[in-house]
Amino acid sequence: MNRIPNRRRSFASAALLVGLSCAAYLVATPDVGAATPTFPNVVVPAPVSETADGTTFTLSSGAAIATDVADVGTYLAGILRTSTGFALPVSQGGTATITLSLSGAPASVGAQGYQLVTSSSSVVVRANQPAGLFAGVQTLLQLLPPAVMGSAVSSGPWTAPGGTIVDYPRFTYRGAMLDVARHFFTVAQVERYIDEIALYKINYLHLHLSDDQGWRITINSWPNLAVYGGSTEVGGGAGGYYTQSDYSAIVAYAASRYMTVVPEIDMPGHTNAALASYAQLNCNGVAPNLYTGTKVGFSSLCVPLALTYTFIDQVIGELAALTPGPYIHIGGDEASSTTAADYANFINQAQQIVAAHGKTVLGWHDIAKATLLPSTTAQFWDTTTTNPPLAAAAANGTKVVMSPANHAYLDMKYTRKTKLGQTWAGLIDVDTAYGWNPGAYLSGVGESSVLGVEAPLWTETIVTSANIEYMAFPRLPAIAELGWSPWSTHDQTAFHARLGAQGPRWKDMGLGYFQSTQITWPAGS
Ligand code: TNX
Repeated sequence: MNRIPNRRRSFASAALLVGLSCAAYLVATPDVGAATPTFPNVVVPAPVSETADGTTFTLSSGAAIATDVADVGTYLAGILRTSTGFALPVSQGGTATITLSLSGAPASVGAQGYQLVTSSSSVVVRANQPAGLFAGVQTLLQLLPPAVMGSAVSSGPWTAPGGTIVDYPRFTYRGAMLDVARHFFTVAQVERYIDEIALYKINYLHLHLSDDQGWRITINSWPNLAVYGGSTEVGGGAGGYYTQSDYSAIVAYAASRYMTVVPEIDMPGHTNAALASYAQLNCNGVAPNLYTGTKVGFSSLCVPLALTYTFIDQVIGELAALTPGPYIHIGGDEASSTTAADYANFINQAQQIVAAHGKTVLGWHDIAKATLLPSTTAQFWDTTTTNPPLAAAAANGTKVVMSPANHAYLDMKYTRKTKLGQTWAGLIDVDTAYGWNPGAYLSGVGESSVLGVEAPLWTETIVTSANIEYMAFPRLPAIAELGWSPWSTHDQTAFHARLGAQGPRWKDMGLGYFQSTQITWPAGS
């Protein structure tokens, strides 16, 4: 942390006061006949309220950052130093050109929201919690020119429109899932994706850590899972796995972007990699071969076997100990080789095991066919708008994360010509990704039952970071906006414009996105 001594800090705040009173004088002078100033429509997700004052803030070489939360200040300084070349010293507390403060925020912004006030001389972000400051910083970055996201120094000018934004999320859970089982992605690749999705106020990263084609995390009590079960992937490549310290590094990196990791061990189906690693987990005592194809629904843990529950207890126990977040995702989808009675029995036991390790269950909505614990949360993934077992669970208090596959699945092709991806849930271009209301989509699952949204990226056809980026952008920001912005801001034409404004940023970041023809991408995109 780059601290400035108290003497210099009080000098800086005196200078700031002078600057503020000048700004107040300028604002107080009526400009008769001028149009009401408006904020440019460039921020995704759309903020709750924006009031422009017609002034312009310009970041200059002498600027400094004062922050109540060190890591948010250093995050912002890191991005701005790279692109502006300015020194941007960061100090703890107090005020500076850019102030990030944990006091004075309106109560209405809650735990995740913020107030951002930009004037000709300063920027002040106020929040009740560090996560709100981080969200406010994302908005500030989007109000600055696209080149702030660049990896090389450019010349500016580094202006942002003046005024006040008060902003907070519609839903507390805004997730992205990455399937690291069908293809393995390194820690660096996952961190890259974390950085990209954090720009759109995503606050949960769901990692699909196991499936038929691979087991991707070391479990000390069952070492073959990673060493053997992680040794391949779809198409027969070498696969890979995270050591427990790799996983902890991802968790810590996500936390530095105010994102909580939700680890998933999919069960009782999608378990061929585990069954191949330990013969004794199979009902017939015979280990199947490793699997590198893309079929689903053929494998199942042995529900009647006592060892199955020892296995789950040890796996969940190790994972829970490594996971500071509240959720463990138990999968539960497409268990089509498990009988209905076995399935319900299994999910009931798995829920107890997760609870015994102090965590809350997340599971694909199929789990609504079992008896859910009050805290268990279901993730809807189907293409229908009715699901009676899930509606019944919601009526009973179950909260739901919405990931309708025909809108939110990032592995669906955009158009028939898209080379990557699948089509079973349909083609999903920007308008389809954006065109649904999470709080009024599924009958019997209304706004108050919805915890939030998630955009899953299954990786049967996804191999590289470039592939991830191409499928996630520009659709992930559409899902992120549905999760954050009030429904009153929902407007396809306005969304097109603010999404288009992201194009030049992605270009400057070296992020290769799909140039949907539904969007008019500005010059330089
Ligand atoms: C369905 S939807 C799956 C995944 C596949 C995906 C491919 C769901 C919970 N399961 O196993 O990877 O389709 O789009």
